[in-house]
Amino acid sequence: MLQQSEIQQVRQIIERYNRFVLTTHVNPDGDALGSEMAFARYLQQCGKQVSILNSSPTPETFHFLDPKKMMQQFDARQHIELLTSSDVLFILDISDWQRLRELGELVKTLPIEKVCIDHHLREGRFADVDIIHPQASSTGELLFELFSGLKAKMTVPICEALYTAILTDTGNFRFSNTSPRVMRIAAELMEQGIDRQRIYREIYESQPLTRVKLMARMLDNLTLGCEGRLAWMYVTQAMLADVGTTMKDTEGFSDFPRTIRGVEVALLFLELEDGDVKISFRSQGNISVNALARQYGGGGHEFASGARTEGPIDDAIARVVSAAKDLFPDC
Ligand SMILES: [Mn+2]
Repeated sequence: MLQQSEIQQVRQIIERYNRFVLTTHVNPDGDALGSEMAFARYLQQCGKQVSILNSSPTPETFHFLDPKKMMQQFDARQHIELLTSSDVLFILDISDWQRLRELGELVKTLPIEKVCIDHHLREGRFADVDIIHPQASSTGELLFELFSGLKAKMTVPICEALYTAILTDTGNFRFSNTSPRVMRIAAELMEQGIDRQRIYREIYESQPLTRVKLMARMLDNLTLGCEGRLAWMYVTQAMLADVGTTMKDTEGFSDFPRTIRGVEVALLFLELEDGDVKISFRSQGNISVNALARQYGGGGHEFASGARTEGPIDDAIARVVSAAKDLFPDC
């Protein structure tokens, strides 16, 4: 997938410069953070100075990747000097300035070399050097190829970070991007002695009890309509208070109803602090939901969208469920 010329380009940049900064998109996932940690360790291996500055804090799930706390949340006042005195910024797992927020705005004006390594679809140029391959499952897969080309020493921490990146972006090796090549890379990483079961546990079996309790409350109000093809459920501020948690515990909840046989479209309503209601739309893959999301000023992907509407939440549910029923002609 990676061109020899791209590998050489990265090799030259690493040889030529000394001070590197890595960054990734807001709300970083396992691929974003795993890729950053793997690349940071590789640069250190090359004797370089490296910092990781992200717009968002690192979710607790991924703290295991970063025992020495290299990842820092970007703060313009605190980090401006570090950025201006750096030679190169590597932008991983994203090729969209907006999703770099304030850091993106700032670095656009700085004369440092910007290199992007990403697997998201992108029209036109983005950074000074773009290594963008949408056919890759993950940025982690691209870095694996890069490291192979650069003859990097594949230490266990580098392999564990890459495995995390690939594992999470392939949804546990179950999404359609799980190619034979992905499985071969995973096998090679395993041969380097990674603790695969620990990584799985850290990511998928370390939920806080509050999240499970909140999910129980939410599932209690799960409702099915249109002969079981439409599902909806909600989380209110009162439920959060009862369980003693915050909205961050609802991460991933909207995917749950898709696991019920027969459900084609699922809606999740979240009552925000200001009384507005955030809606997630999820489809099994036959019915598009982004047009429905746009009706409420939102948008997103064809089968996974979001929007925000006015409360109170009961009214919002009634309104949006009624509109969602129109997705089913015979409902
Ligand atoms: Mn990714």
